[in-house]
Amino acid sequence: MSQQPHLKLYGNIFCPFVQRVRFALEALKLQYDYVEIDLLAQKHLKEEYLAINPLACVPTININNSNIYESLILLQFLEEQFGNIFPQDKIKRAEQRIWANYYDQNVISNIWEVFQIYKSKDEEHLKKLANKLAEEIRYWVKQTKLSERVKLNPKTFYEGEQLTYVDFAVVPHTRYVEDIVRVAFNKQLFDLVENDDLIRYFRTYINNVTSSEAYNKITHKLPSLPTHGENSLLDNLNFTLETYDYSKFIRAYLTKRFDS
Ligand SMILES: N[C@@H](CCC(=O)N[C@@H](CS)C(=O)NCC(=O)O)C(=O)O
Repeated sequence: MSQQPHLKLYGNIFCPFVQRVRFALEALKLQYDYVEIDLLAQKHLKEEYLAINPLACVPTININNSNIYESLILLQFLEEQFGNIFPQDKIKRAEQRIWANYYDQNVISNIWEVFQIYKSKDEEHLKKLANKLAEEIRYWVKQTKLSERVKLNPKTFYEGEQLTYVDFAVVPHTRYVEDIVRVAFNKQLFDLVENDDLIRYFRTYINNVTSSEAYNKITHKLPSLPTHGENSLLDNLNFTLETYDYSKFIRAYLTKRFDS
């Protein structure tokens, strides 16, 4: 087998855009070096990182002396370079692009409101946000016929037993907002809305994907922690690989970003 080109991913542990790409790298079992960029310490605005990504954000992948960025473009790049991100069927590939884009523009674009709610602690606002997300998600689940696939196979990912583009593009942000609500409000986001069939099938789907080994490797069960000095928040928490706790990390992140 020919050697895989060297990949270096610049990311941040609690960035769902990075998680999209890291999730795909893990699912495809690709080798990569990982460099944590301390966003709270504004390391992405330093000249050194701007030379890598002029848009001043993570993720970036360095490959063959070139830097590539933008999470959805990176997923498509990984498909071109290594395959196995999309299903084989060209129509299914196009459909995955359509509905990942739809989700990005109509669901993910709304999740950031959760930070305003974290600051205000306004639980009515939280309920409103949950309902707004659920309304878009019901439409998405119906149009993508995901509910039919989950009904037939309650363990399915988006397109069967293999993780594919929609799983990488959609699930990290969804679980990210759920995790913030769980940690900050001690509530399950989708318990705040009517659990009709579409929402129930959607929750099963999200649980299927987040139970995968590849997803856990980028969130709850990291194979290694960032190097000491790369993320001051993690350094302060003094985690070892054994004591590392994703929920405690989220709590510390929210406190540092919004309460101090
Ligand atoms: N469109 C970009 C968005 C990436 C993004 O916004 N990343 C955030 C972290 S989650 C970031 O780097 N923000 C820089 C900042 O905080 O100014 C992508 O899809 O990769």
